[in-house]
Amino acid sequence: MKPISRRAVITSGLAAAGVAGLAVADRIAGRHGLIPPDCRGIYGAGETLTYAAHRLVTRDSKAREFPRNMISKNPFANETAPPSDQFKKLQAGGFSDWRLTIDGMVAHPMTLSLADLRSLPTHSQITEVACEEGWSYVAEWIGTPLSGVLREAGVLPQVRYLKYFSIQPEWSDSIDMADAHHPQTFLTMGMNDGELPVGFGGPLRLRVPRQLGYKSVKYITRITATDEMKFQGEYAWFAGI
Ligand SMILES: Nc1nc2c(c(=O)[nH]1)N[C@H]1C(S)=C(S)[C@@H](COP(=O)(O)O)O[C@H]1N2
Ligand SMILES: [Mo]
Repeated sequence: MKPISRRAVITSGLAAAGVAGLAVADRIAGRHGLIPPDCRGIYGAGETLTYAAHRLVTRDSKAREFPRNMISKNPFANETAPPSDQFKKLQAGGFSDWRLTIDGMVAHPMTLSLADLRSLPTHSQITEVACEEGWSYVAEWIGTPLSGVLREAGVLPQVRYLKYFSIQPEWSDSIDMADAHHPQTFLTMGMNDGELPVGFGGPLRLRVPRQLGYKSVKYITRITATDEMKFQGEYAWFAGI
């Protein structure tokens, strides 16, 4: 008889639970470490089922990559808040004073300049930004995989999430370690053969192409490693596409 994989057992358990009721799904997901973080206190069985089912199937899967001829001619940049004086000052200096801090539960907290980031291996991907409001575009994103920086920083084994912060105080978000270490999760500094324009998050944007656009926060200044479960957010925490 063909052995049934652990994943198949959990997946069918979750599917059966979907019929039996979300509370059962919640218990099964909990037993297998598939509970999403408590987001605004509204995390409930529905979100757990979405997250658990999605993660079992997609832990290592890739966001769709497109051929070069599908790069959008007129990509639409979502309107952002007007840049602060702090941002304008950094921009006037060619962003030479821009810093990315990596802290929290890491062995080696670090502060990196854009030059530091540019000295790391550069990768590119042609992926889509999909906004929860329905529009999307395809672009080439050039940067360095976040996983390399995390390796340098020595993320501690008990870390479960990364929180990341923008120079825009109202924009921060978090991802689990499957996305943190995923090869398509980039610290992005370039777009379509040029520097990443400010409208699209320059000088530094975290691209998380496996999730909706709002997880790809622009103007990243800080990434914190944590094991905690409480987050604030306006939308669903897990936005897999
Ligand atoms: N700092 C910051 N990041 C942000 C936003 C923002 O307003 N500020 N908008 C988010 C939303 S809702 C979406 S859909 C995408 C839009 O990406 P785009 O401007 O490249 O189209 O960026 C996300 N990242
Ligand atoms: Mo969005």
